[in-house]
Amino acid sequence: MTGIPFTCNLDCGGGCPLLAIVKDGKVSKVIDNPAGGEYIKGCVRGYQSHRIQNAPDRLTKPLIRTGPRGSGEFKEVTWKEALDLVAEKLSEVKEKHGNEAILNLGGSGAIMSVLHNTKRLANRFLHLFGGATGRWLGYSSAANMFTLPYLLGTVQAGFDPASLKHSNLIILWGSNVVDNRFGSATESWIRDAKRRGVKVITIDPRATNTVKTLGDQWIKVLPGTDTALMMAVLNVLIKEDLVDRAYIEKYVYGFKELENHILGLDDGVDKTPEWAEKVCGTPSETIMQLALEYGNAKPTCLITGLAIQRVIGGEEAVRMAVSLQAATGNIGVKGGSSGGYFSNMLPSMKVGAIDTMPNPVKATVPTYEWADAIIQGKKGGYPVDIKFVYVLGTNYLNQGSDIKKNKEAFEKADFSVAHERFMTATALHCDVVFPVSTSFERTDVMKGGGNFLLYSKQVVPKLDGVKHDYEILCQLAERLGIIEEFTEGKTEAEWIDQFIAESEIEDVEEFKEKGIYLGKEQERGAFTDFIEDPDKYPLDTPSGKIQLYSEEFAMKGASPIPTLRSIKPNTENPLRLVTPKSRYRTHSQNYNIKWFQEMDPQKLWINPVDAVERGIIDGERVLISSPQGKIRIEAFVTEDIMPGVVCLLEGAWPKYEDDIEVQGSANAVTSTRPTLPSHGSRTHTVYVQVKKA
Ligand SMILES: Nc1nc2c(c(=O)[nH]1)N[C@H]1C(S)=C(S)[C@@H](COP(=O)(O)OP(=O)(O)OC[C@H]3O[C@@H](n4cnc5c(=O)[nH]c(N)nc54)[C@H](O)[C@@H]3O)O[C@H]1N2
Ligand SMILES: Nc1nc2c(c(=O)[nH]1)N[C@H]1C(S)=C(S)[C@@H](COP(=O)(O)OP(=O)(O)OC[C@H]3O[C@@H](n4cnc5c(=O)[nH]c(N)nc54)[C@H](O)[C@@H]3O)O[C@H]1N2
Ligand SMILES: [Mo]
Repeated sequence: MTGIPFTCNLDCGGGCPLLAIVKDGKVSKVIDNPAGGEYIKGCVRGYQSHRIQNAPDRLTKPLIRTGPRGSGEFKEVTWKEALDLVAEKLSEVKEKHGNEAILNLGGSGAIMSVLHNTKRLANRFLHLFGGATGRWLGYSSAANMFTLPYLLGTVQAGFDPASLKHSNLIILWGSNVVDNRFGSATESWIRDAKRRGVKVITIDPRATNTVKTLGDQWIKVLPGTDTALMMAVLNVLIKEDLVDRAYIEKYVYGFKELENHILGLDDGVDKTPEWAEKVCGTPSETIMQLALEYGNAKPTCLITGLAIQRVIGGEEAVRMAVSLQAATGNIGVKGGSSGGYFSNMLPSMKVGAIDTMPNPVKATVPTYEWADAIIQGKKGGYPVDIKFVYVLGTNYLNQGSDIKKNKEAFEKADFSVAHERFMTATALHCDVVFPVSTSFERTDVMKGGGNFLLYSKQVVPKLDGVKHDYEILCQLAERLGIIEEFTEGKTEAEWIDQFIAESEIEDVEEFKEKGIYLGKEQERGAFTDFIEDPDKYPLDTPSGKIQLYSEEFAMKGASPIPTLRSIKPNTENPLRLVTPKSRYRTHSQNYNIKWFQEMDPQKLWINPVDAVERGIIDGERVLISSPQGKIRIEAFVTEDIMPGVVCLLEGAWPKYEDDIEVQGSANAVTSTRPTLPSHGSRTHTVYVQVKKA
């Protein structure tokens, strides 16, 4: 039994070389590809992904809705009928309302590959059709992407995991690398550093698998308050003379203004550990100790997850993380980091990819507000009135904040279509559903979670009835008269060969056989050239330096230096809810598969202090309420979550009974009010009340 080179191609934080093993015509097992070496490894979601392939509820017939939206009433139709209808509706909306009335919800289903890429294909097809309203920034990292260019001139602020071999201290700040991955080698390299005696500090309101298996220390922080904690760390660094003045002089702009603010010279508030303790719940002695260790170990790799910026005021946490690494002279240094989001945030290895083509429609809406944009339209200040929603590789009805609002948005659209493998909540609300293939059923090349490329070969034939997204779009393109532009006369195999030819790979046969091609440089880090010669390689900021003081950022309605902008819970909703990722799901994917559900039963994590106060016993049903909705779910009383915080993992599929969500679908209680100025997600700033159900 030999394995076939395979990758899952999901938006899962990884990007891993795997081997799929086929038995009796079915994928029976998925294992690590040894060609990935000692460090580049897969995870449980990959090893168990044959369960997706073989799931009994895979969609295999095109569907047209017959009952009310969300009722689940569909009729099975032929491909011809479904394709004809969608082509007709697309032409109709274009003619009546213009292309801007089409909202492109193409996204992250399959996002890392060069051909069968849901985002690229949706863009290419819709743009060639005359365009569609696009979205700016995503759910993941909007505040980070918006903010970093002001500080560093770019978002390409990452490092390759192997460079962790040069670190002397690793701080995982809201970064659950064991469950969330952040590349396929990050966890391995941190484990390696730990074996060398490097201390690993974890900062999280929750004792995650990272805290438990990688962390030497768990520092608890209230969600949404990292800015305060970071400010107090900087306060100690300044007062203990642990900032790197020579580095700051040479590479940093605006440190003086920030220093004044941290010391309270501008606003009379000295941002001491005692001050921070009241905001973030972290004991002042712990903050003091953290700062001393941080300032005395060099290089320090500060690894920030995206959770710290998925909060109200998330932009400020991003700015403070960069400020800390700048103040300690750790940016552009091997074994250090920029403090900005790092994973796959270096120029990716050269390889061709299906061109997305320019979008003739200029209108865009923030991703976090797609439902508001549909519901409110031009009257509400959005640039367009949406009539048609094209869903290709997203489950935003469930994954977008405020499920009720999202349902209303789908109700309001005249027509919607989804390409899906399963009957997700989003597909359930669409007018047409096209059944699509999986990564096991097609050949592709993928950018890996680091400086390498992966080859993923078709493992099994397509399930009867399904088509690749590419094929579906070809058949629509044919009906809409854009087939030549869409395919450029090439077959899927020809595209793949062209894309590989555009890479640096010389021995293509070896690449296809091994499934992985490693770039020469495996320890890259952003800004090393700038550190080497700041005059020759200035940053793309107004000062050419690391810009901690930014007039340009202030013009967006914020302050020129980082300030604390967190908001507090209130008496009605006193608990802070976090809704992070499950180790066993990629967002909402896998929830419908029993094995994964049993591995991570959906429950509300609550600290004994908060449980006792409410008379809640472990295993009992509780009611979670926020202004957006209510969820009834089992309580998991545990010391693994700090007092004042509750946790419900994101991604469970929604089910409503009398207006109460009963499966623990987190976005039943989250809000689409974004963090500004980035208009980013704030799913970790959600305040709720919890009671016995
Ligand atoms: N298993 C799995 N891994 C994934 C994904 C998945 O769906 N499943 N999705 C991938 C994608 S698309 C993304 S964008 C990334 C997302 O990566 P992140 O956004 O970093 O992930 P989260 O799981 O939301 O949060 C990470 C940790 O931060 C903690 N946390 C929450 N709020 C705060 C806070 O305010 N401060 C601090 N210090 N900690 C906080 C949470 O308890 C959690 O343990 O993950 C990727 N990895
Ligand atoms: N409360 C809360 N909400 C969150 C988050 C959170 O932390 N908390 N995280 C947010 C983040 S970071 C993100 S990135 C978003 C993710 O939001 P989504 O991108 O909507 O996440 P998924 O649930 O993975 O949905 C992807 C869908 O694509 C389908 N799919 C997979 N492969 C293919 C393919 O090849 N073709 C097609 N046509 N479909 C495919 C899958 O079946 C799945 O239904 O969720 C956000 N929502
Ligand atoms: Mo994400």
